[in-house]
This record gives sequence, C-alpha cells and structure tokens, in this order.
Amino acid sequence: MPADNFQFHDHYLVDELLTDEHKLIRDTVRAWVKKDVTPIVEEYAQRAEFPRQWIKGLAEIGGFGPYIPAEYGGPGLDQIAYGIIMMELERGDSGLRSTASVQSSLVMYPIYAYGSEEQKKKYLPLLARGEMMGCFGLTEPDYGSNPGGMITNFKDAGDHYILNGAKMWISNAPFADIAVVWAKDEQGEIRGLIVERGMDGFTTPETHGKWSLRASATGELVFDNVKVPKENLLPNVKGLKGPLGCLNSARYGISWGVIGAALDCYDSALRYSKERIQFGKPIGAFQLTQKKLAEMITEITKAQLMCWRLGVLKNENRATPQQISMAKRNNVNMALQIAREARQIHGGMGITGEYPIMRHMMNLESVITYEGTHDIHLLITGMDVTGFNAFM
Ligand code: TGC
Ligand code: FAD
Repeated sequence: MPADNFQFHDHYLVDELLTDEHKLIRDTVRAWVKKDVTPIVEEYAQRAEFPRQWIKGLAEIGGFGPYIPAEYGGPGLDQIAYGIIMMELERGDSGLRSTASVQSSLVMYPIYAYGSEEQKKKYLPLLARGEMMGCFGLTEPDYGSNPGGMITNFKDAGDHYILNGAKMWISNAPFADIAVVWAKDEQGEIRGLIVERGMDGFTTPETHGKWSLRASATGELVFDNVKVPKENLLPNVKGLKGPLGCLNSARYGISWGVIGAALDCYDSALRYSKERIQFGKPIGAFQLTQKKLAEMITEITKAQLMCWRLGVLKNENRATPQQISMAKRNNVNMALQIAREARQIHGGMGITGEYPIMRHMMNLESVITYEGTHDIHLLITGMDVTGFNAFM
C-alpha cells in the first residue's frame, strides 16, 4: 500500500460548525487511523482477517460507546462527536467502523437503554475499554428484512431460560465475548438476552468466502438449548421496537461513516487525475473526468450537511427514525457511486490494492445491505411521506 496522503475535503466549511472538542476528537481519530489502520488494512483485507490489535486502539480513542455517560465508563460525548468518529474510522475501512458501531450502538446502547442497573455496571465499563467485545443477533437465515418473523425463542425453565435458534451474518460474532440476542418468549414477544461465550450449546461459526468487509469478522450464532440466567434478560423493552431502536443509532453512525469512505475515494481520484497523463495531458483536464469529480464533491458536501443537521436533531432528541433512514440510504448510495466512479478514474490501477478504492467499493456493497437494505429504507421514506405501508 502506498503512503497514506489523504487530505480532508470540506467545500462548504462545515468544519466551522464544529466545536473545539469535536475538532480535537477528529484529529485524534484521524491520526490513529493514519498511524495504525491504513498502513495494514489492505494486507489484512487481502487475507480476510480482522486485525485484533485495533481493539485496543479503538478503546483508546473513545471509539466504543462514545455517547455512553462517564458513570458507565463511556466518554460521554455528543452525537456529532459520535458521527465524526465513525466518519474518520470508515475513511480507514468500513469493517473497522462496523466493529466500532456494533460495539457502540448495537451492544452498549441496548444495555444502556434497556438494561438493569446491574447489567449496566457489569458490562458497559468493560465494553468501553475493549476488554469485552460484543455482537448483535437479529438477522436469521429466513428473516432478514423482516426480523419480526424470527423463530429464535426461549422458554422459562425455573431459575433460567432455555434458548434455541440461530442468527446469521453477525458482525464480530467469531470473537465476541457476549451477544445481545433478540428472541421470542413463550408469548411470542421479542426480548433481548445477553448470551455469554462459554455457555453450553452456544457456538459462533465464522462465515468465510466474503468479497466484502474482508477485514471484519462475520459469523453465525447458534443456540442449542443454551441455559441463559434470568438476570441476563434486558428488562426494559419488549417488541420489535427494542432492536429497531438500536438500529436508529447504528444507522445514524453509518450515515456519517460512509462519508469517510467516499472522501477517501474522492481524494485518491482527485490526486490521481492530476498525476496521470494521457494524450499529453493530466486526465483531470478532460471534461469527462471533471464531471465525475465535480459530482463527487457535490454529493459529499450534501451528505456532510445532511449529517451535521441530523446530528443537531439527534443531540436535541428530535431525529426521527424516518430521517435517519433517509440519511442512511442516501449517504451509503452516494459513497458506493463515488467508489465506482473513482475506480473508473484510476483505470486499471483502480482494481489493485495499491489504492483503497476497490476495497471501499466492495465494503460498501455490504453497507448498502446491512442495517436495512437500500430498498427497505426507500419504503420507510415512502411510508413516511404517503402514510401507506408498502412492505406487505
Ligand atoms: P413495524 O410494525 O413497522 O414496527 C414494529 C414496532 O417497531 C417500531 N419501530 C421502530 N421503533 C424504533 N425505531 C425504528 N426505526 C422503528 N421502526 C419501527 C414500531 O413503531 C412498532 O412499535 P409498536 O410499539 O407498535 O410495536 O415492523 P415491521 O415488522 O413491519 O418491519 C418494519 C421494517 C421493515 C421497517 C423493519 O423491520 C426494518 O427496518 N427491517 C430492516 C431490518 C434491519 O435493518 N436489520 C438490521 C440487522 S442488524 C445489522 O445489519 C447490523 S450490521 C452492523 C455492522 O456491521 O455495522
Ligand atoms: P432479504 O431480506 O432476503 O432481502 C433480499 C432483497 O429483497 C433485498 O434487495 C431487499 O431489499 C428485498 N426486499 C425484502 N423485502 C422487501 C419488500 N418488502 N419490498 C421490496 N423489496 C424487499 N445482521 C445482524 O443482525 N447483526 C449483524 O451484526 C449483521 N452484520 C452483517 C454483516 C454483513 C457483512 C452483512 C452482509 C449483513 C449483516 N447483517 C447483520 C444482516 C443484514 O442486516 C441483512 O443482510 C439485511 O437486513 C438484509 O437481509 P437479507 O440479507 O436476509 O436480505
């Protein structure tokens, strides 16, 4: 991998909207990504391996549960800081951001929002320090976009529950110490359970052969009569709104995160277009290349402004799930289109690991599917504006 010459691009001076604390956080995360992520990410992605050493670094930069209050071991930052961290991490790799967003929004958030005081004290500080890693089990082999149909279930067996079923496509599953698992109780109500590695009958086989998110570990969660202590049930939420509430937080982080991937692709394409000479001129001097670059920075700028405003609304507790869906859908698609165009600008070099483009592009094919597919988010927006439910 060549030297990381990344330069941030901020066409509308969005930076001026940030506080000094936001800028300090951004600089810290950016420096860590440049030092410990970009020099090795290509090699690990080629090997399809998650660099475990990133866990310590992520904890040190406040990447685990940025908005979890200090009393539970988190940095207690605001939502814009959370977004900025996700953006800087995804500039490095979507798989790195995935690890941080799963731990933050899908493991720490449900424990914080729905857990008992004992659960918060037991798990959150360890998760914030990266001494314990978690994963989130919602998707099942037969229930992806429609998680309400899940068949994973648990029964009351006196002083514990017995959990059966399976989850698939679970980020961080192969190495997670705990899993926040969504399962139906005997009344068919969806509840959250904290399942710990080592419980009899709980296994996490790794998913191999991915062409996307290769530097992130993905696996299944298999529950074969797993005895789960009663104190591991999340007491304060029932129904699909439990897991969907966590997704609001993760989707918000992704909306910011993918701007990082888009910026990395744009920055590389811009530099390449000035250096690569064809027909006696830099390719950036051709109108067709300029059209690509001009459209890229326009779309990035729109996404930056959308996220900043969404962050303000989120800080005020006014961001709706529908607004978050719109941003997730728009920004992931924006990043994927930019990655594809950037690959064209790099010509043949664009398919190699010499540049980050192809890796970002393949990663974004997962990001446009997970946390609700592109079309599911379109239907959420469609229902929001028309009032008609087109899901069924
Ligand atoms: P529906 O009847 O609409 O809603 C059921 C209940 O949930 C409430 N609700 C929400 N609550 C909070 N936040 C949201 N975003 C919510 N959306 C709905 C709703 O009000 C209702 O509450 P109540 O009290 O009336 O019961 O549910 P539905 O079965 O029709 O499904 C709706 C649909 C399709 C939008 C939803 O299920 C969906 O979003 N599907 C996509 C599934 C998805 O996003 N899966 C993600 C899995 S996790 C993942 O991908 C992690 S990747 C991590 C990484 O590596 O970064
Ligand atoms: P399906 O739901 O089968 O959808 C297939 C196609 O049908 C899609 O194009 C979809 O848009 C379309 N479709 C479905 N329903 C409708 C409809 N009503 N109208 C129109 N079109 C429709 N899940 C977790 O729980 N935890 C994780 O940590 C996690 N990590 C992931 C990591 C990776 C790398 C990947 C790829 C996935 C991960 N997921 C995770 C699962 C992810 O959330 C699902 O893949 C996603 O929700 C889509 O489900 P599905 O793959 O079953 O597709």
